[in-house]
Amino acid sequence: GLRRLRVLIDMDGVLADFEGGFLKKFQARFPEMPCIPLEDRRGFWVSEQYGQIEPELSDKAISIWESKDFFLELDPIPGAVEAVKQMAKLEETDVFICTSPIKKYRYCPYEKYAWVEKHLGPEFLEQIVLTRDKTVVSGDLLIDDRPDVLGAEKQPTWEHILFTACHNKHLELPSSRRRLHSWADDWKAILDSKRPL
Ligand code: UMP
Repeated sequence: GLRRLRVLIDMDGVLADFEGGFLKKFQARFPEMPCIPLEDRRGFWVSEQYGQIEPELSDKAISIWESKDFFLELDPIPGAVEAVKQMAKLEETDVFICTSPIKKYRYCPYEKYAWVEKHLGPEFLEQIVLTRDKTVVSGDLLIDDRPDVLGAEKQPTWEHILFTACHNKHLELPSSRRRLHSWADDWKAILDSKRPL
């Protein structure tokens, strides 16, 4: 084909285990406070669900991912590193890591680059797109665990594939929307479904 396939892959919840890393550090720092086991997580925003238990828990939750080394020390999601490396080696395929940094920028943007270099290799530093609005980035596919990826562009070029996470697994999607259940799921078939014949 003349046109290469462009795949945008989200980082938190898709490549890096934000939810698991958060819960571990929250429990270590606030052992006396209630927390939410991953099986009970609902909704994309961790801070909102913690705030529903006790208002002060929202700020405590936020303080975890605003801390130095939070993003850097996240473990990879199972199978993610291997899948992304394989995907990037496919013919006619460009892979970009498309991730929204938090607004407290002291550590997060730097640590996202460092994470990619550490787990995927320095060549992937060329592929990073940091943006708070993914709708203005063009691509064929966006693999993201956030159910509602919205922004300035009302008709993004990509098809959003919902990557299953603890907070979205119970959501019923319209039949028009597709999921990738994990990196063991058939991501190659989803890519092939978007390729020119
Ligand atoms: N994030 C918050 N609050 C939450 C949960 C996550 O600010 O309750 C942050 C972590 C990521 C960003 O930096 O939001 C989500 O980015 P994407 O996964 O949409 O790229």
